[in-house]
Amino acid sequence: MLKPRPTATREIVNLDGIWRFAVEGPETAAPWSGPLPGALEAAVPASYNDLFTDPSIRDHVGWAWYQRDVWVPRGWAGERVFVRFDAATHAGRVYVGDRLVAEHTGGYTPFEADITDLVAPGAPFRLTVGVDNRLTNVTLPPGTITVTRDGRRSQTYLHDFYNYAGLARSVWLYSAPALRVEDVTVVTTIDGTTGVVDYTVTASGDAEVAVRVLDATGGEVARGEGAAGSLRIENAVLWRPGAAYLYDLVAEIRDGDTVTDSYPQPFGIRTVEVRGAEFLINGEPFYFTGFGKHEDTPVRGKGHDDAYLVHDFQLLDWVGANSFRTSHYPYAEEVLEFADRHGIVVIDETAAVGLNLAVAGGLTGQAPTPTFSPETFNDETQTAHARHLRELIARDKNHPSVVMWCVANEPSSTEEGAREYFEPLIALTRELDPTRPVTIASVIFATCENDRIADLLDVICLNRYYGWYLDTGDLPAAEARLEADLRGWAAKFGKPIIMSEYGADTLPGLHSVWDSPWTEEFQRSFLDMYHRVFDRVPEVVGEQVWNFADFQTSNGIHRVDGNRKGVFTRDRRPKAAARALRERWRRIGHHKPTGGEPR
Ligand code: GCB
Repeated sequence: MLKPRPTATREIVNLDGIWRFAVEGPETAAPWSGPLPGALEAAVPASYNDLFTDPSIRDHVGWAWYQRDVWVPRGWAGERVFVRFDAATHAGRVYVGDRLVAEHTGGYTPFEADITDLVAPGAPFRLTVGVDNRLTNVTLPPGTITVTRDGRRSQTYLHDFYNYAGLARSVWLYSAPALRVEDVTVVTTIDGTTGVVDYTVTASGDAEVAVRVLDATGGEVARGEGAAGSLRIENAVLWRPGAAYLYDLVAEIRDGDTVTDSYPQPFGIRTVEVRGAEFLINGEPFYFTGFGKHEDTPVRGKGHDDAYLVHDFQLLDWVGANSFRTSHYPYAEEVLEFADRHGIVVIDETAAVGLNLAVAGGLTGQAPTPTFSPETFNDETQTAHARHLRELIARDKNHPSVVMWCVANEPSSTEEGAREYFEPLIALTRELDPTRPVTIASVIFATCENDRIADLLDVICLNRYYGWYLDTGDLPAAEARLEADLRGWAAKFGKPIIMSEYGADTLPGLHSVWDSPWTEEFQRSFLDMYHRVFDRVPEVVGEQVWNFADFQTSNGIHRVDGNRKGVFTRDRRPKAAARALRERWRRIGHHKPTGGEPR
């Protein structure tokens, strides 16, 4: 789905700001049929949970409503008018006046509605949006709804981050011509010094399509006719990690000499490939450094914020990170565009986090009930997962920063049913995008012996917490266990391995002369130990620390104001480990470090 952009043939109105707001209740049975009751107002984009002091709003389970009046610019006569939600978490229903115009499930991908026939240029209309934060066995992420002893709905879930909900990303009104560009796909390869650009343009009807490629200065470097084709750019400037370069493919619909629609799609010329145990970008081995992140900040929850976006990328640069994973859901498109422009490499993950009842069983690795069964995660879950993959890849396929799809985080890959569940989804991912490798971030209970799906993947991504959840505080024991684990996967599969999570909760300001868990010193020693092991195992091609910053979780006796494994605090101040990472990552750049002492 194309991101709305202003062009000579398209206009955009941003609908962010203050909206009227109400949570579901008897008096809001049909809130769209008139002004919302009550006096609450909410900011968009922001999760609603932390905006208010009322705990019944923060802990609300069910529908919540946003509403505002919107003016359609009078110059839009004759154009199609769309309303577009970058996200509505976790399900959305959109009303123009009293009319339902869109319904969408999935809290991290965009959707839109053509509302031309319901609105008039130069006139206002009432826009009401319902968002439903309920998680069940057929949503992604999944969850369970129960009723408390005092009769309230209560939501539990299997993931370790707060279930923020609402309109956390931008809302747009935009115009486009009736006969318009509906989709653009760009795939690049490299032939010597020439960039080869294969493109496909989908139009909304029979159309004369032409494309032009502009370089970063706006100069035209290639052109083509027709809805699909292959263009060659001599002396192409490649998109490289740390040295981004973007072109625009301008897709045009023509009527004789007149351009009736025009849409610029940024892209980068680069290749991605897994060869043996190497991960290659532009044919060169690439070593990932960086973090698993979250969209999480005080007050706005998962609300997108451009200031945090800029600052987080500044910190990535400061600490020498070259990559991150969009743990545990697709991030706002602005984040990927920023990564495209600044040469940061992204592993793009779905919202399939928590398909694992074994974790609910405690740290035993034993599921109290089977994870994959008609009563638990079933065909309907798999269908939702497939739909989510389609939406994710449709949205993110053109980002040069995205080098790999991560189909799930820590599913119960050792259980019966795991292969039946994941094999078709991995195949679907490859079918939707044959150009990028596919992975799944694997849970600590999955060993190279008992895992049932790793052979289907291109890269083995491992989330490991030896020294934290296991061998707590015993780094020598953890080091031995980690090395044996990594060498086992390397020997069995011969594929590249990325440590996609490793980290220790750390309270800033807590110190010790010993390696005591929760201290700043321990976090450093813990990471140092992992790095020694990575440097000894040639198949390890990347390290992404858990987590970039502290983040909010649901209540739990093992969490103190959220998860504290951040290298930065929630307000982005560095803990002691940050400087150690900075020293290491700035030294190694994009290359696998050598010289780790052999054991
Ligand atoms: C994991 C999860 C991540 C958690 C982390 C932790 O394995 O993938 O979402 O936050 O462990 O800190 O426990």
